[in-house]
Amino acid sequence: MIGFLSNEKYIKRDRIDYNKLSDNMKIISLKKDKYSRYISRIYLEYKDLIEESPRDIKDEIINELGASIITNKDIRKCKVIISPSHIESYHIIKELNDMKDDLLVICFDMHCDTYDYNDNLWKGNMFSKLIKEGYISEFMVLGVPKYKIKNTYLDVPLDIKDKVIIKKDLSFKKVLKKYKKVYISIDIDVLNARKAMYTSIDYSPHTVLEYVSKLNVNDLLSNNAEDIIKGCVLIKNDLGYDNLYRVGENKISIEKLCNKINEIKDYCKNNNIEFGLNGLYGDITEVVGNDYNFKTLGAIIKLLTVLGGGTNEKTIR
Ligand SMILES: [Mn+2]
Repeated sequence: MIGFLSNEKYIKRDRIDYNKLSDNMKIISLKKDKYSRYISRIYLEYKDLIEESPRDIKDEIINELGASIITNKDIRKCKVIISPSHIESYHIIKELNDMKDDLLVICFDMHCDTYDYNDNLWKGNMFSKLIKEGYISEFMVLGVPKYKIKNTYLDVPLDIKDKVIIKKDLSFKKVLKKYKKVYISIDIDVLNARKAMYTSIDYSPHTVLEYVSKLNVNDLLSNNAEDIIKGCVLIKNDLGYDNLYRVGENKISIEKLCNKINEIKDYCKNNNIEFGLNGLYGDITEVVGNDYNFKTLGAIIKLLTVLGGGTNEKTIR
């Protein structure tokens, strides 16, 4: 079984109003500031794609997997769990490693998610909480862009720093060989979303266009137009800003990620290491939003196949 599960309510996204977007882009494309130029580039790259009708990724997955997917909370029946939020990994690992066995988590993510564990649970601190609470022995992140690694380390709480490994490359054997059990957690923002045009991710370049499509022409002609345009890239939220500038420019393709997971599986098999937690091999998270031309769905199906979720590799229409 595959689970599509979330403790939070799944919220469907509006589709982009294409006419409104192209009207607004007529104004923005004439502007020369940094953010307007960035938005214009994204628009050129994505406009043909988003002219198509998107489908909600959750609907697509449920439709594609049919009887092999459940959406209730029965995580013990699942081989892989898909979730709109990476926070789900917190609940999964806590429940399935309740005996606090020695466990390595290998996480593919462009963020480390190990901010201060004293804060309320959010998608930036679930792994530091799991380490602090003893559910994870060691945590290895693959996929943080090199230029961000130093700063990411600085944000890891002091008393758990020695349990967090942020790799510059994708090598894993030196750490994995010390363990008897490993769990894989995938945040799909680790993928090269811009090049591959995956849109069912929070941190997708096309999200910028969603915000642009909601702007008023009058605002774009006003004196603070530049600030308003910048607000489509640096999105204000409860915690500060979501930075969508140059998002999704990672180098990791779906093929590279699948190969790496296969390598980990083979290594486990050859070295008597348990792959997964009580039969659950791993999770695929941050899967949310509109998918165009089945691009994100195609990547998810590949991941399910390689993780061992049991879907035969079908050709996506
Ligand atoms: Mn994450």
